[in-house]
Amino acid sequence: ILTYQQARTALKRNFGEESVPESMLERIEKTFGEKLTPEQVVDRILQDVKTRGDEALKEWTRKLDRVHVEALQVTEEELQGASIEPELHAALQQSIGRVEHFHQNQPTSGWINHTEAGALGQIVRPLSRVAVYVPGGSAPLISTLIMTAVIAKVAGVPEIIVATPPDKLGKVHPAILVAAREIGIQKIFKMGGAQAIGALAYGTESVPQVDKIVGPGNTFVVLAKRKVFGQVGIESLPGPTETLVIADETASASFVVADLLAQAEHVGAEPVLVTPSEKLLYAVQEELESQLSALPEPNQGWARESVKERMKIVIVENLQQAFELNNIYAPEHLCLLIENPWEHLGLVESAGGVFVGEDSMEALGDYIAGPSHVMPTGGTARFSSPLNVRDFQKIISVVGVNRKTLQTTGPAAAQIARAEGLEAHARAIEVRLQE
Ligand code: HSO
Ligand code: ZN
Repeated sequence: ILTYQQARTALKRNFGEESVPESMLERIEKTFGEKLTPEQVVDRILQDVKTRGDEALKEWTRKLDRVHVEALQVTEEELQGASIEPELHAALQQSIGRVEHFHQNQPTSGWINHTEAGALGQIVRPLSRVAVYVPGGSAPLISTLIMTAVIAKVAGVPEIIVATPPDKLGKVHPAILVAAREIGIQKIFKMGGAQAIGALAYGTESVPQVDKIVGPGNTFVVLAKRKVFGQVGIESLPGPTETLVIADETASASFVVADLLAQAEHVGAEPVLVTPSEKLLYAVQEELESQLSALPEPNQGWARESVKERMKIVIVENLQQAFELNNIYAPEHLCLLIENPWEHLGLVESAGGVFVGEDSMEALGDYIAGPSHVMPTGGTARFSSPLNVRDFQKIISVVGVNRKTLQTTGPAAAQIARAEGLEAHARAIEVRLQE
């Protein structure tokens, strides 16, 4: 439990300074037979995939994911043959529909102004080929496929590639395949980790090189994305998830705790509660243990770990202070469980998403509300946005001014060129002015 003053420092973040857990270093040493940092591991994998392609990709999958994949790409029969419970199928369709509709509302059109001064504008083009990374690991994140690929579709991307680590039998979760089918994706590759990012960045015999890679992943995936940035586009470096709940005395303690625990069950998650109400604080503390013990395993273990290691509760004097802390923390999710939440929206300066009122819980946003659940983490909401249509498009500037505009702007441009010492630039302009 922190005070407002303590929280001002405790909630400030320094990107990339997270310490590497001992257990990860031990695992690396066991696998590689020497002490290496995660960065060194990623360098090695990327270099190997770059030079040896498929061969290296399969070898790393065998070594790190402990599974042998014969064919990297999901076959047409696997894709068409996948089936799931009809209720789940319908749920996925509903989610896809809502995410699609939400993003169709995003204004993304270009413009060209033709005037007597000539034309200037911006035209918009979709990226040609993008990859979405769908984590497997502890949970096959079916929803992450929807929250990335559907948006790429809306943006007009003609070729979408999915990378997802296979399970121990070398299979992709059927719900991921069904969702891919519903979205209209044909190319799915059974690969994960840094090796998958390498394959997508450099291309291999069977994996095509892409223009951009989006989606969350574990430490190795994120490190690899950071390294290949420039070779390909990277929209963000998503880290562990975080939620800040602002709740006042009108909030239901049981809802507050439910939201904090939904967050806490993500491995590495950071749940934060900020409240001006001591009454709520006591109610929350009481409720916390009872909801925790009611969770099944292994979820209870994950949630307990997050609560114990990283959960913070902050007591503030008023809601003004609560929003100030939010803006310092710049969380991935901000949940408002307060009286008249809409009246406070103006105080929000940074957050990946804001969830307004008790019926708009973050968990709904994870699956079906409409916006992508890929949101800026680690304080990057200070300067970046949730995954959106623009991430899958590029803008091309269009310059088509005419002689009249050249005459009014050319002399100034030549002037600046000479100040830069770039004589050929000045002459390229003046040779037209002299005509
Ligand atoms: N809350 C996570 C996304 C997620 N939750 C996927 C469930 N499935 C990060 O925003
Ligand atoms: Zn979640």
